Amino acid sequence: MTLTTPPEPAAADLVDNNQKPVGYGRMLRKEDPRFIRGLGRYVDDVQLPGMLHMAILRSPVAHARIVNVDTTAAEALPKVKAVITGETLKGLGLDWMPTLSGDVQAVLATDKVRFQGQEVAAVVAEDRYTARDALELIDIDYDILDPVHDVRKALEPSAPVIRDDLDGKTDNHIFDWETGDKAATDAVFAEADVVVTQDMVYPRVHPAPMETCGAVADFDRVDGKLTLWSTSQAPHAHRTLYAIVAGIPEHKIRVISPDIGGGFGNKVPIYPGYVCAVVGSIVTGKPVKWMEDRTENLTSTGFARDYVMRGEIAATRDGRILAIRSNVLADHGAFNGVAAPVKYPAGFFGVFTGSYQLEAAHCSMTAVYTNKAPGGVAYACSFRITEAVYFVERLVNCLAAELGMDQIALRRKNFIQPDQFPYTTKTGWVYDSGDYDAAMTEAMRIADYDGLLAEQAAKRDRGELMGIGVAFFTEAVGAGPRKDMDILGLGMADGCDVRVHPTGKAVVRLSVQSQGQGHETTYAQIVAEELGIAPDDIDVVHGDTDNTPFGLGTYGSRSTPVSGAAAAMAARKIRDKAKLIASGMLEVSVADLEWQKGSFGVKGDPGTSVTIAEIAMAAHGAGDLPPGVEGGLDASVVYNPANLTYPFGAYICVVDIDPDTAVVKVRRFVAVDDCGTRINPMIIEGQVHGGLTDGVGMALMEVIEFDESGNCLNGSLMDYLIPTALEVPHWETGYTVTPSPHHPIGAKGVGESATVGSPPAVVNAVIDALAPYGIRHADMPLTPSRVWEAMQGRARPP
Ligand code: MCN
Ligand code: CUN
Repeated sequence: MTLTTPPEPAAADLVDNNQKPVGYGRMLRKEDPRFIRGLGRYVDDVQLPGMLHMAILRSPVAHARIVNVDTTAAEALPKVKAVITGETLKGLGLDWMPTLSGDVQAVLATDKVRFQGQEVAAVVAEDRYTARDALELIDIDYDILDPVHDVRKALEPSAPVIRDDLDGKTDNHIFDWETGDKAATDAVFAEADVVVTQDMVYPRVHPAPMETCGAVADFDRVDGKLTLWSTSQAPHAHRTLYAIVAGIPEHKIRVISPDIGGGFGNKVPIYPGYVCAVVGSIVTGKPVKWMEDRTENLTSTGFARDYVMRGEIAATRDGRILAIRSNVLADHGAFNGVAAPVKYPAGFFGVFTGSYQLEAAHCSMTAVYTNKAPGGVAYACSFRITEAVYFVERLVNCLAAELGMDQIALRRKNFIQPDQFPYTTKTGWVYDSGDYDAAMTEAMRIADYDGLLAEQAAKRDRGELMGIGVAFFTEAVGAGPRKDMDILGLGMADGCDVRVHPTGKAVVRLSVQSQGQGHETTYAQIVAEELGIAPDDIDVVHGDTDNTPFGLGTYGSRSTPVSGAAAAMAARKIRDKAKLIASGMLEVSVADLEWQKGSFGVKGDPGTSVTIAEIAMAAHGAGDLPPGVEGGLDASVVYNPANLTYPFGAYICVVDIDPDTAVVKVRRFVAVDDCGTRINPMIIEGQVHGGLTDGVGMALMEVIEFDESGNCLNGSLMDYLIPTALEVPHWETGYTVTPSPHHPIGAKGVGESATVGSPPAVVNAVIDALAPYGIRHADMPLTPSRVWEAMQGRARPP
């Protein structure tokens, strides 16, 4: 089924939220009146009577054996209520917990510390200050060990073994993974006219959401119920894991994710702090609050990327891409805590074949432990598609440079064509729909690509460094299907309940959880479009396991592809039932009724109809309903997607580089995105603007680095640079609409598209600017010193 997109209102024409009924369109966000007035309710806003505060003692070193832990002085400090150590947890069987990738992670270290910032002990006290002060009184005797933080050295025989807790482990190897056809790929490479090889690093970066991670745990000793407010992107999945790990019956656990100040994948894992807060509440019998500070967030929670990649691309002399080969060393830190469907240990990196028709492709990957914080899947990564897209889009530009071909012409020559969809890639992904050339053409039009080329030629003649960078991406978002995708055995489907009240207002309950994406608005719009109820009359409830149906949560831009579909299907079920009730009300057969967006009318009798509100009242009313129809107007759906959705986009970035200071200025950025049917164009643009800002940040300034001793060098926002309005240009966005054929409303995800697509566009632009120096590649972040280094020893253009 393919639906066409309703025409969009003009950009300036913001829809009046009270206009009724309205479906898709630039509706103002329902959540903003509380956010812009500072009335959001975040975890740290939760205040409970008698609440205690927890602080966590973290390892000052990257690798050390714990010889002794002395907590006597801390326990003696007035107002301290409990000191929790790994040994305390051991008594409860909670010193280690499973990670989302089936590894185990220390909750509080007992044997060794394995990265700087690792959790070692927790103090619960009457106030936050006392808890922090008490940390200083805990005396830990460490026997320092050599650390390894460079993934390239972690497999050397002399490297220290980080995970000696694992039975028989004598090295730092985690897994080998491969995809594609090695023999076929090797054969194509052997015959190819041109082969280009490029090493590249996607450095470790951090999502750094405005709100750090935290929790308030409240264990009720009388009824044995645990209520946990936490910064979670996946409240239901977390609840199930707490039940399994802590042995608390699942119906006695309520996880509430209130307003979340940005997630970006940082809030998918379960962190030791959450578990310690729960233990703190059980031990003291009081509610316990824990909130990280910025340094804790940057140094100890889920990082992103950290892939060392070698790429090879084979082509004909005239620019037909034949095959791509990739070899990756993946740094997973000290515990394999990657959040990805279990069958995909490398996430969706398999889409490194990009948007191109290939004859063969192969990837081999090795993942290793290092003395760094765990994580790996975060920061709008679409499950490692960020790495894959950067990889292929840099490689294509390296090939363009080798062939002396225009970067857009090379891409267009190799695009998968509209009539080839559904297209099965050489690594087995089935792209659902696409019209890549249309998006590329639109980006060229907005950018005036020919004009840019002419401008660049003129500037080069004058010795000025202007670069044009192009990137084209295809993403795979919307995990499930559940038969292929699960996390620790939980299938990746999502539920939605819709209930229409007697007066025709409605409530939509979702298993996904917004961290700023505007779900309260867009889900209301989906149901509004299906039922003809005004979106302001539809309340969206999420982030509370006691009040929403089960599902796996928000990440991998899966909310629209999975829960968006569930919402539309639930609304359609309601419409089907409403039709039966309407036939009774109007005393006509169902076949004689037609839907008129908000009411059922009798075909050929324009005067006779009943509105959805009238039907809702009848559904709850005193009169008889047609035989077999139950009272009420509710529906539930658990949506198991048939496939992922494959949004795509064409990005063009223009940079200027000061040849004397090597400072890169992003002057223009054109982004054309195709996410199928567009529910709320304003929200989509917001998502794209945010993602482009992320991309400029990663390309030019963001990195988490370590010194030789394994000390993290970017533990504050003074050292971890994130872009501000000064570093980004005015974004120029456009769109095309290619609906997903299997999604009920044709929508594809968009939340991570721009973060995925923009870094290669910026880097391609910088390298293009440096082309007169004969530079083909430099690794992110392209800080002035990196760019300056790359320029050294090379002749300056005349
Ligand atoms: N949307 C739309 N039409 C479409 C697709 C999406 O109007 N065709 C709207 C959706 O209805 C939703 C928003 O755009 O309101 C994002 O939808 P979707 O692409 O489904 O992504 P999710 O809702 O699943 O959000 C997750 C995604 C991820 S994985 C990261 S990381 C990220 C991102 O969202 N984190 C964010 N964007 C973020 N934005 C904010 N403000 N904060 C974060 O933490
Ligand atoms: Cu990978 S970051 Mo988002 O999927 O939550």
